Amino acid sequence: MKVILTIIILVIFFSLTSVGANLLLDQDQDGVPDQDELNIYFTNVSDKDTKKDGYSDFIELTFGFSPHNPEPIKLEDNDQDNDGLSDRMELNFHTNIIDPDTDQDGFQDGEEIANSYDPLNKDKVKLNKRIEINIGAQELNYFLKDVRMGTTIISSGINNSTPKGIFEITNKHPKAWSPYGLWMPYWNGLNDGKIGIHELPVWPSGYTEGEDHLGTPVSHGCVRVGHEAAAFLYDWAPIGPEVFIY
Ligand SMILES: [Ca+2]
Ligand SMILES: [Ca+2]
Ligand SMILES: [Ca+2]
Ligand SMILES: [Ca+2]
Repeated sequence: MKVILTIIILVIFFSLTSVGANLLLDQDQDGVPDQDELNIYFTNVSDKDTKKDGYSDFIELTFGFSPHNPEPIKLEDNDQDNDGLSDRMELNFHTNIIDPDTDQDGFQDGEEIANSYDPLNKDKVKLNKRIEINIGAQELNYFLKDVRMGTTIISSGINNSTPKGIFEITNKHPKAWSPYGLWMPYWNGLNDGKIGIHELPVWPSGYTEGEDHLGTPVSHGCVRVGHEAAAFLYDWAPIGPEVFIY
């Protein structure tokens, strides 16, 4: 009995230590650890060059190329599993680059991200949305979870009139009226509506201010964006997301 127990303990001990050692293993010595080849990139752990094009998996990944597609194609331009999400975005969201439905809930990874659902959770869980506005760069970036989904050029307030800090989208209106006598289409109000993110303003005559203002602070404090970006952000952002202005 004692011998059997000792054997069981020894077996458990060695299986645990070998799991520990496996975490650091790099069988094919290509610089990409086995655990990453197996769980992240789905490349060949016993062949330095999974797709046999003369470049090792490590070199391809380091320079941002797909280690699977036979063509020399960047991770952001390749969708290895055809699920509507590029390999680059899959790596950012920690989804599976060779399985279209990582959480096996019947919805493809790309579809889940497009609708802001968590592709790693079978339950219908929404991912957090956040907007960041960089006054110095005159740039707005929007994030899903911690992944930057896009960027657009802005025009903020002249003479530093756009307040810095953390705000929330507190109200929305398809076409808000400004006390300065202008329409502000696609209005996302921040700070109780004292300022907002909106499309280039439209004068009562119907004249829309030109996109050439974008990139230069000219507003009374609001954050102006171009037509396409304004329409997109209005639909994308509900009431609630954090807006960090710095
Ligand atoms: Ca390797
Ligand atoms: Ca994909
Ligand atoms: Ca996938
Ligand atoms: Ca899914």
